[in-house]
Amino acid sequence: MPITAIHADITRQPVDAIVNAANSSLLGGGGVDGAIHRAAGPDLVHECRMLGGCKTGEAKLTRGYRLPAKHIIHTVGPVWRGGADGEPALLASCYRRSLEVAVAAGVRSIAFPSISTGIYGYPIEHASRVAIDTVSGFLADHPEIESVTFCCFSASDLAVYEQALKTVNP
Ligand code: AR6
Repeated sequence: MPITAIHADITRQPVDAIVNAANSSLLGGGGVDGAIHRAAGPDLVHECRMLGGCKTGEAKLTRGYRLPAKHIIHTVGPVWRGGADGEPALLASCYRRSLEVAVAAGVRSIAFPSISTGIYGYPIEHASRVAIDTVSGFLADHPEIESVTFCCFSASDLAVYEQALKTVNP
């Protein structure tokens, strides 16, 4: 089963790449972004300064530094403004572009946080659907990605992902 959901801290995941829910500066922040920068160490922000930021829906690669993961893929999710401002397409783009960057880097295992559903306010029931539909559609054409893990930070978030996963992992 290439797509799974777990309740865990993404900074501890022993995968080829973890995805960061960053902001457009790529210079760190709160939430999972802050946790990743703290765990990776100060060399990460030095590399991020060279990247010139990142647009919403785009993704950029760095090394993982002190993380177990070799790479970090930084993506910028949309801020939720009610859902009629292009949020679903931008969120889908985050997952798709992150996976495209992963394939280009030779990544075979990747873990995602629940992008945009913290500080950016995207309702998790909607966001998890976009995440799972986009990832499963991508994997159908890219067997080189062997595993995708949705790394949920609470038991209640995990329950939402497990429910949504029933449609792709019946
Ligand atoms: N492992 C896995 N998930 C985590 C972790 C962790 N260590 N820490 C938090 N989460 P958020 P966003 C979950 O707010 O909504 C930052 O300041 C969290 O519970 O991190 O995309 C950036 O710089 C939630 O489910 O990201 C941006 O300014 C999920 O990660 C802004 O926040 C995403 O929540 C991005 O907001």
